[in-house]
Amino acid sequence: MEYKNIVLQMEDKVAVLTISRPKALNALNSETLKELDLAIDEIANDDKIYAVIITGAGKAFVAGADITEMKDLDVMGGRRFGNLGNKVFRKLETLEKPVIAAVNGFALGGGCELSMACDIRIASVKAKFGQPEVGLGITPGFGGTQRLSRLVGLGMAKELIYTAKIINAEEALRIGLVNKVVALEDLLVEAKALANTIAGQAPIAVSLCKAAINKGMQLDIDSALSYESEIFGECFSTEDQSSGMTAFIEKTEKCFKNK
Ligand code: DAK
Repeated sequence: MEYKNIVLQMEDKVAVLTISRPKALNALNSETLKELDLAIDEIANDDKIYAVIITGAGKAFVAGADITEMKDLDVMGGRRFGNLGNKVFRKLETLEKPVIAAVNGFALGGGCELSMACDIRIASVKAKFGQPEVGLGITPGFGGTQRLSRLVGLGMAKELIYTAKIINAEEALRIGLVNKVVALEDLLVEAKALANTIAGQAPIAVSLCKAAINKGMQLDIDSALSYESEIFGECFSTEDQSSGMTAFIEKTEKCFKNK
């Protein structure tokens, strides 16, 4: 499918989705959010894709929701815009494939929120993170108040959100917002290496792990462990469990089929 503000490339088992609206620092307007929605569906429906990378074109990852579009919204318009963003980010978070955010530059407001809807974040040394919404008279609207505190803890999330402070990649690493910081020129290489390592595992098992971790974090420990047992059992209905264990025992090359 052709997109205006997104480039979607399928590279063997890995989809690389680049948000490309560089004149507005890749700010998310409704059009881009709707394209993201379609691109996630395209990735979800492609059985050959086992992992996803999201990055931004130019000097920004995503500099936030589009302020030009938001400026004149009324209450209903604000809700509609918020609902659209939340729907798309949740679709990404619950996509049955792991998603890596390769954060090349500014990840502010909706951009920081987009990275947090991904499973893993790798940042370039040029990346900057923040939730500057209170400085614009609004609250974070695409999950920032919820996902940031879950990732970095209540105190740090409240400080970042209340002060609208922008932090660099090293600080993001220190507080646990990102997994790794690398040189800008190495960012996609590192992200692809990680994506390919993940894509080399049994895809259904990886997908079930994503569901178990995400769902389990919202449950009490007994319910979470019970969910873990349930999905562990499910693995034994797959060909990949049988072939993976056979390859180990027979000391042969493993070859997963996503079945
Ligand atoms: N929206 C629209 N345009 C943007 C933009 C944005 N978020 N960020 C940058 N741009 C545009 C600039 O206006 C400029 O356009 P022109 O003037 O060239 O036409 C162009 O991108 C280049 O930007 P700068 O000239 O400012 O570039 P600099 O390198 O000097 O500065 C910057 C880079 C990232 C520090 C700066 O652009 C900046 O501060 N941008 C805004 C960052 C920001 O505040 N982001 C948070 C946006 S608020 C909700 C739903 C969603 C949200 C909230 C509620 N509900 C419905 C409840 C989410 C809110 C946000 O994300």
